[in-house]
Amino acid sequence: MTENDKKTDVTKANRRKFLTSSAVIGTSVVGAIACKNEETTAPPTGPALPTAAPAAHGAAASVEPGKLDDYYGFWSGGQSGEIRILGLPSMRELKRIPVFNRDAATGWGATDHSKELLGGRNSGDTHHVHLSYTDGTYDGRYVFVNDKASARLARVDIETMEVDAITSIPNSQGTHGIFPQRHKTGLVFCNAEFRTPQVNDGRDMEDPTKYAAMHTAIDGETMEVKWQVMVEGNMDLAATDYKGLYSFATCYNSEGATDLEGMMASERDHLYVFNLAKIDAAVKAGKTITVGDSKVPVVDARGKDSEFVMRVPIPKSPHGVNVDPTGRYAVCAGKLSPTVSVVDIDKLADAFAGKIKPRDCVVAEPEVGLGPLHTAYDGRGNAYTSIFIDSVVTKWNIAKAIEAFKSPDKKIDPILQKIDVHYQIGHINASMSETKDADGKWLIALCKFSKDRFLNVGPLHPENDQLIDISGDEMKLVHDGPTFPEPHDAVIVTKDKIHPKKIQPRTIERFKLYDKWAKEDGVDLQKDNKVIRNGKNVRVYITSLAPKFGTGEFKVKAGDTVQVIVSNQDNVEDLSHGFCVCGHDVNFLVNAQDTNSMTFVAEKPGVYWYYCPWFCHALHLEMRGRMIVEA
Ligand code: K7E
Ligand code: CUA
Repeated sequence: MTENDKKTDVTKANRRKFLTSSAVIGTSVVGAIACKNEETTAPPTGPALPTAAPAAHGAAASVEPGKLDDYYGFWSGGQSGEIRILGLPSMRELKRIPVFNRDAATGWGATDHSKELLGGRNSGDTHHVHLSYTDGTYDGRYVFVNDKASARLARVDIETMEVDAITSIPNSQGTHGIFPQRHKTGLVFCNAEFRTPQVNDGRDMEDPTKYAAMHTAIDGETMEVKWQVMVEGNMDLAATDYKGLYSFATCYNSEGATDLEGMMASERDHLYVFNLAKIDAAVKAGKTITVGDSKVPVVDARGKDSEFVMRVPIPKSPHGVNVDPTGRYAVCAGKLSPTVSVVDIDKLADAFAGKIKPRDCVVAEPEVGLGPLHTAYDGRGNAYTSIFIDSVVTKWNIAKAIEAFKSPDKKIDPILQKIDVHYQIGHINASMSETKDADGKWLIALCKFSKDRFLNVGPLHPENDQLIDISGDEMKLVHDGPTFPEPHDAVIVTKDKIHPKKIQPRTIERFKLYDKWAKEDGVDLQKDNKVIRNGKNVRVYITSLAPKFGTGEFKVKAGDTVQVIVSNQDNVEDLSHGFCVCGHDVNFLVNAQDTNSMTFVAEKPGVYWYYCPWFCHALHLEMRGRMIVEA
């Protein structure tokens, strides 16, 4: 037994207690990750861990070739800055939607339109994907995703599965938890995880007591920032109720520290509860401030509980907050406490009115394991919490947990099952779990480490997204899904909610750009192949129809800024072309009936072939032409 193993054993014996600061830094987290055998041994408490299901159970997850999946899975892509679409239960990856990243395959980040949306940035850190709602369930209109790196919120239009808006959030850093309202496509709430000086212009840098963080409301329809609430602590994950009354944010640094030890000092942090009607009234009445250059109205709610914000005490450095499908309970995962705290949303009004204490809204606090992070639901009254350090998923019953909290003497055990996951699970989600239509079929466990589960591919291992069958009484592991780093979160949506177009609609916002240029130049995008010169700026309009471009050559002059605008005349499903110019870093996708454009400088005289990089026809290789750059 190594020194680390011994320490891990000591920690396991103490797992009923809160983690001490030194344990988290020194042994628990590191020990659990370093010791490969740790995850397969049963913890000393709770029921025995069933092992992964034998292959026979995998039948439910296999989808025959040519057959379609039952669910869409929307995955964030973490450091890749993208969103991914998977089919479930097969776990086949269907698509990647570039969002904050530069994507060579589609040209995203370099095309004129995407460049404008991204404002010159080419990277991002997506953690949380959520779809727009109507009446407590997905309405199939939009996907929202955060950028933690640059405090942005992006929206994907489900009709085209393409980003149609990106909003920058003022006075925020580390935009992390986001969640849309669920009664309608209303506000999307975005939490700033990192506290900063407000205004962050060089003042108050050495005085962290003056740092603050913004809870931001963005209109899901217009993508405008409507208002912000300034609080003293940092905010982690976000959630909303089902009625449009509240938004929620977990806070793990109520201490207001800037270093790790300081952030873990308190036994309890809290859940911020934002009272939306009161905030709205204050904004309308102009009882707001502005911060720095931003014009966005800010409600200053720092310090004490008020009509705007209440702080429900939660042990200890809570991470996830997830509202159950009935809309009654917000479950906060303790992270450094082995508990989850169940907050009764129906009691919040009394707490705001001062009739009860905020902590009285906590109606259960079951011990679920070491390092609880996120919770999903099956719609049958059960909750599934991801347990990072133990590397398990804990299934527990909400009603039983409430009963156990009420009558501790009766020794009711709300824990139903723990299942090993491989390894160090972060997010967890279940089919339709974040809607009133939670159907309790599939659970996805997004594991941060795969270690020995896949072929060795060098120092950077894949993540491991595991599919678990939750349709029966017992959870059964049915599939290991390696993913490229690092999807944090995923939502699983029944396929009847999602209806993208198969041919590009030429009516979307992006086309206003091309239509404007075409009008200026007197060009018909879908017919004309023309070179329009305006000083040193040259617009080149080109059509494509398999297997030819509308023109086999065009001429420009060395030093010209060239904008190529390609319109695909093909009206056949799946018939995409692209446009690539040799040696010019120009390469973009043009789907059936789509138009796309990119701008570059033609620096040196010579002949440069342009070609279609997407295999479109038997004569695809012949689909090319010459850019002639004259001296
Ligand atoms: Cu738990 Cu960014 Cu959602 Cu990662 S966060 S795990
Ligand atoms: Cu068009 Cu290949």
